[in-house]
Amino acid sequence: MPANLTPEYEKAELRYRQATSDEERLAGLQAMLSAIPKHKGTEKMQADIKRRISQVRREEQKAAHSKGPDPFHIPHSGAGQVVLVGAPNTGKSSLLAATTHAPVKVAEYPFATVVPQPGMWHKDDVQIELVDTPPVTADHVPTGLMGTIRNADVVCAVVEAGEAALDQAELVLGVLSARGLALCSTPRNELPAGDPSRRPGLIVAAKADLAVPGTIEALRELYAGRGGQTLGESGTGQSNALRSGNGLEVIGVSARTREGLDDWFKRLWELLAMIRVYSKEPGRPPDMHKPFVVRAGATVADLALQIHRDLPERMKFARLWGHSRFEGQQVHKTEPLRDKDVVEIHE
Ligand SMILES: Nc1nc2c(ncn2[C@@H]2O[C@H](COP(=O)(O)OP(=O)(O)OP(=O)(O)O)[C@@H](O)[C@H]2O)c(=O)[nH]1
Ligand SMILES: [Mg+2]
Repeated sequence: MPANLTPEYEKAELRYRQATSDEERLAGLQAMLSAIPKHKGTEKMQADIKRRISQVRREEQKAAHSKGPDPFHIPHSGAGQVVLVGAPNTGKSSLLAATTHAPVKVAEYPFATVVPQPGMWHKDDVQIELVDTPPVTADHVPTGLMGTIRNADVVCAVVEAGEAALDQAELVLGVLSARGLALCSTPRNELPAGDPSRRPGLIVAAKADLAVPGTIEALRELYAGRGGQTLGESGTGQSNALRSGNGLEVIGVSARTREGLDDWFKRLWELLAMIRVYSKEPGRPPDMHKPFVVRAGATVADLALQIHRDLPERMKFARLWGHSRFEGQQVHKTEPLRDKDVVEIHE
């Protein structure tokens, strides 16, 4: 390594090495080029960085030309992404219309939705991303839809709370199970790590205002103890979800009367296993309107990282209000956070 590389350059290089997208790679390389000391000893490195910049640019252009954006790829935003899947006409789009500002098409006829459509569900001071999708049938699963589903943090199987409820639930869970995916109402941080076959999920019994009495109870009876199985393992032993007593929960909701929507949000928030924490500056009141949303189990250092990339290194200690033994207790950066803690970071 040539001498005299600055800490600024090292940081840019780290950013480049940790980049996960072309845009981030490009930004890292550009930062490296501007931070590298310009003298004879670094000429080769400068040339190398420039070569890599044009390579990333070429790749970006190629990707842009080869295909347009994939409508089934829905980027994540908000505290977590929840995908609604179901048979035609079960009320998926209406649920998005009732909870978000997304421009969805609600229709009396089936197959109204043709591509996934995300929307943000704001509630209290947090937001969850809901994704409406085109319907599935026994004969047809839209190309690309499984990708949308696998990319989700939580999956809701939407059925009508009517006579067809059980068939519609079997259909959706069967489609998923045949492709190696099982839903269980277990928060994502409690699911076995690295197991791609399980997703936190719920059965959402929609149009509850029209519910045939006993339907939701029947769904519960059938699925409460049956979460987390894929076709390959049925009968071969219990899944983790079953061992821990968690099946697949059923929530009754109505887009028309809005009954059940609050409970639904609450359960989604729990399945996403996120916590909200508020930051404050010394001598100032906390900003209670804009929480930072971090995964359950996150520490003060994880919060610091969200506030600023360099903060975990720069910080000396924090003061904590909330779950600490006394208000304003001094804690180390390894301190785990709880929902609604207030944290003051000292550099
Ligand atoms: N009574 C009542 N009707 C509803 C409710 N939600 C949806 N509907 C009606 O059910 C029909 C289908 O609703 P959509 O939201 O378009 O259903 P979808 O699941 O998105 O349908 P596809 O896009 O075809 O899969 C429409 O006529 C809605 O007005 C509800 O909560 N109560
Ligand atoms: Mg629809």
